[in-house]
Amino acid sequence: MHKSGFVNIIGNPNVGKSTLLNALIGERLSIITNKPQTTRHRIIAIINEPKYQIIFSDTPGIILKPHYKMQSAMNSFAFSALEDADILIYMIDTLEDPQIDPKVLRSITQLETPKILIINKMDVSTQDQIEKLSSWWSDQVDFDHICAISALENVGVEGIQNLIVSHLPEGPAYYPKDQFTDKSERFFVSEIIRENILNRYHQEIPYSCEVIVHTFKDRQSRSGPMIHIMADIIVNRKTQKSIIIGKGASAIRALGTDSRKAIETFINKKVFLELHVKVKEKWRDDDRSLKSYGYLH
Ligand SMILES: Nc1nc2c(ncn2[C@@H]2O[C@H](COP(=O)(O)OP(=O)(O)OP(=O)(O)O)[C@@H](O)[C@H]2O)c(=O)[nH]1
Ligand SMILES: [Mg+2]
Repeated sequence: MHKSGFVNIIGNPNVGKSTLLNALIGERLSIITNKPQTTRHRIIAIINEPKYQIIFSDTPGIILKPHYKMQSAMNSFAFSALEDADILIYMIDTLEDPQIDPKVLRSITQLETPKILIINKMDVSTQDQIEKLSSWWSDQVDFDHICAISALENVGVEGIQNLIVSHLPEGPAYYPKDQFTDKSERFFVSEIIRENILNRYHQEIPYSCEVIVHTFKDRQSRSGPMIHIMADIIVNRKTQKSIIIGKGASAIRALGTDSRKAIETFINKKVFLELHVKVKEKWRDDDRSLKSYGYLH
């Protein structure tokens, strides 16, 4: 008997969804930072075994009050994961006060599929905190399982995977068995650059940027084969362009170096990275831009 299913991870921003996804698949696929709203897309990662296929979805953290269209689009990715889940993982952490959008709560309650509540960051929590959260959430939703884990320290992650396999419905492989994700190498390269932007810049800057990889070419250099990558960093306003570039281009140079190293690790090849900054006023509210950047269909 072959088993397969969509296992969708949703929750508020910054609770550790992407950290869990990466721990489950054993790869650094989804980007992780200490800033909320790091993930902006629904990202699929597939575990293929002879007897089963698990299709995980990492999703953007649900934003209670979206301020611009990109945030609404991010919410739509998260909500789409409520619609096709065979198993739903709702993730919280012990650092935030329990809160949930009533609409999301209603959708979760109505789901007939198995539901798992994961209380993350147990490495920085007390047993008392975990018990209080567990009882607050049990009053809201009839979860099939409540598990406390540390995605960061890989504690309890194997147990989650076993639980998932035990609930996985019978079914065929939905993706070819050698497929690992639904996103392209270019997508992950742009994510790595965005991760470095999130790490290096402050306040509104990372939230105003989009990264588009437009060239990805094999090239011969004196030191051997390498990949020539050109990417545009799109910003919302002119003043943000000079912040990204920095004095004497020092900021963008440092961003380029960090990003290149991380990309080389990810694709396991030498990389020549070229970054350009472009201004596209208010792109986060512009349907055409959002469409071309993959936020709207
Ligand atoms: N102490 C601790 N920190 C964690 C744990 N899991 C994740 N973190 C940290 O929490 C922060 C957010 O992690 P992410 O995986 O990016 O969270 P997310 O839910 O994907 O966030 P969004 O994509 O913004 O919705 C990062 O700084 C992680 O290192 C954990 O188990 N323990
Ligand atoms: Mg994330």
